[in-house]
Amino acid sequence: MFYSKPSTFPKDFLWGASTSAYQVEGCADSHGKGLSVQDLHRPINQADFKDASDHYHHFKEDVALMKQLGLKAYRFSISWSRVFPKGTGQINEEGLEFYHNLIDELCNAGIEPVVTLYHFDLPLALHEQGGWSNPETIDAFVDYASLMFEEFKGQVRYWLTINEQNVMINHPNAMYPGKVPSQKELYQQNHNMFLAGAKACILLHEMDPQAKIGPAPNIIAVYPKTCRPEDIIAADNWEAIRDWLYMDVYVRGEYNPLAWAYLEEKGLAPEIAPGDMEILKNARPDFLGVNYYATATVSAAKNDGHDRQPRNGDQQTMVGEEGVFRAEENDLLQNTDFGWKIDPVGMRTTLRRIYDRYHLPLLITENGIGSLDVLEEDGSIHDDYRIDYLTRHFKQAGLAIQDGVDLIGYCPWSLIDLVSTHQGYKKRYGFVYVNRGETELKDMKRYPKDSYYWYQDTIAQNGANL
Ligand code: BGP
Repeated sequence: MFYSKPSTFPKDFLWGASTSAYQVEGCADSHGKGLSVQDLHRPINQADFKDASDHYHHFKEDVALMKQLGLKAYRFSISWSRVFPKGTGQINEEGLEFYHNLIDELCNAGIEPVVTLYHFDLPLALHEQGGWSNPETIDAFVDYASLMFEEFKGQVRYWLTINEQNVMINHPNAMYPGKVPSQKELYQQNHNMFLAGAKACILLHEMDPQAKIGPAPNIIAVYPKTCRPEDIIAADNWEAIRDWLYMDVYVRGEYNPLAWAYLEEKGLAPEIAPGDMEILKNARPDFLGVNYYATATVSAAKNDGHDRQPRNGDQQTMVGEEGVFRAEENDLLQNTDFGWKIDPVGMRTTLRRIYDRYHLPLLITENGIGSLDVLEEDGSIHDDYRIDYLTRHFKQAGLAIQDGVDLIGYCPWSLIDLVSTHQGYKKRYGFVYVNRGETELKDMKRYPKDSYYWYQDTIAQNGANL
């Protein structure tokens, strides 16, 4: 459909940017912080999370860069094990103070903090006691959430419970040092995470009725490879298993029927204790965070032993599942340097599908392009591909708003360069270049990229330049 008027963004639109604690902070094993499961990743010849982008020591400078950028919102996460080194019990006062200082700095700069409670970095001590398979982790999470809600009441108005719970279940390799749990165990953990998020949601509504809370899953539209009816069914099934399984529990307090049929068929259905569904029903989010990078394309499974393909699957690269779907290439789309599809229109489709199902305000909590950026001798970084990528995605966000989607903000990934979950430091996402190498720390100096100045202009013009 063509619109006769250009799309516009609401005047209070939250132009933001994102990061997560373990990927930017550094000081992973100092200043009283306990280790998290992420801190055990020590790849050879690739950045680990020990020093990351040293945001712990540069936060004032980083907030100053945000202010200069004109940012309206900053989406970041609190490191659970920096606050509770063992996940529960004794508080690390220095860790708590760090977040007070950061949030004060943001509020003083007029930047809305959008705070994720848990972004992949489960405290190691809890992991060693069974992690999300142990129901006591739910209690630990709720205690941690309760402290955060108390400490930051009146300052933090947007909370995110759990980042990409669906990625932790579908692509668990990066989340579990040592042995990855069986799929059956993962879906039980998933159920426990649902309960943890729901209890935090109910708690915030009691403790701070002015504040808002929602989840931040990785949601993507799934395309059928052809209009063959069997391919349509496969796409619907994978979308239900990958996306709606999560969203339906968050919003409706129900397991999605297509996803549940899959879980039963595969013997993966979690045990649901009496009272669990009531808790899930009583926890209605105020908004939905959406991490979007790329769509997926699938065809019908053949169930011949070859539906799952032997390629490396990360959160955006599907491998297929025997008897469920086959992963397909979408030849109409281009790839990033790191092989992820670029699909701005797919983002509009995704936003429309989510809004159509749930009718809740949406906040894009992640979207961006990982690239091999180059720092020139004069300190400039010419990332025109990032400007192009974001221009095309912002335009589709504008069209989604015109379509009737209540999109309240957009936080590209990422504010500054940080350690990629999968590909170390060479895969850069930031508006700001951080001068460190893969393993060589250098001086960590910050250099705004061309995209930084472009985004500054975009925010100043509220998207009218797009
Ligand atoms: C999302 C995660 C982020 C970030 C991003 C990019 O799944 O929430 O933490 O890592 O993807 O992924 P990667 O770093 O693997 O390129």
